[in-house]
Amino acid sequence: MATTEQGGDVRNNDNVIAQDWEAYSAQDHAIWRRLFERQSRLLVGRACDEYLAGLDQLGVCADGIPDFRELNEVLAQATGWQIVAVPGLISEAAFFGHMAERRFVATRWIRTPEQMDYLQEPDIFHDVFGHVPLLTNPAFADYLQAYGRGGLKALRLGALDMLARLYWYTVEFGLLRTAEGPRIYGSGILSSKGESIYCLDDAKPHRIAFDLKRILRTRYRIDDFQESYFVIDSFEQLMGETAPDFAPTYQELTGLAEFEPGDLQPSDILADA
Ligand code: HBI
Ligand code: FE
Repeated sequence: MATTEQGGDVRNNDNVIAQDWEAYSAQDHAIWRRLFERQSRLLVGRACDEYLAGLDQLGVCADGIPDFRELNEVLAQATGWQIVAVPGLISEAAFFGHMAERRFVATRWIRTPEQMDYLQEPDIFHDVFGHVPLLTNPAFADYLQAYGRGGLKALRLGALDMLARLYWYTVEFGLLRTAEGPRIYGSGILSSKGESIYCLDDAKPHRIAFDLKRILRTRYRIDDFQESYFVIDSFEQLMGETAPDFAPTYQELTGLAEFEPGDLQPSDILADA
């Protein structure tokens, strides 16, 4: 077992670095506090209960950038996930390799005040505030590990373009159906003030019932709000529908037309209908 500087045991230390929590400046913590207070207030009534329960359980509190060592103690008990710090975007193989073993890679740097409302690459606020709370939910925790394993397989099959769409339309931009209407679980939305409002309130985007093959064929935008969101009935449904081997599906879909992000398809069931 290789170990990282912060004392955790990491079997695969691809790209792993120490979070170096003591090195954060007062300004770093102040940016976190501004983002946390604004977003956590906005998400009440918008984020799904499972996310809000995770945020609460982790105590990812307003007073500053959390220490991965403390979060890892809670995660170890809840679902066995651990957070490892990496310098920035890492290779797909390393990213999936960690995920397949319940290690969530998180960047350790935080955005500047000028980047409050948008940044291209994930920073620690996106990774920790956006992704980590749902790792306390057993069904979602299972899904994400299965996704990591599927990613390694997709790499071998040359099907990563299709599988990345599943990640995008669930883990990053997914919505969950509830009795009160759709609620947010996707991290790209949870860490974004504008999109947390737009995805539920704006009449423009389509909200489509989850459909795996439809998603695998649907391109996405990385530089603007999504034009379509996919809505699951539960994390158990998401896990159940993506558990089978994707190899035959990749085979079936290869060569078929791909869909533009904002185009509706005849088979679409609108979730807010
Ligand atoms: N690396 N650190 C980091 N964080 C990510 O979210 C990430 C990555 N590498 C690849 C990647 N995401 C995406 O290509 C996934 O869809 C695989
Ligand atoms: Fe992300």
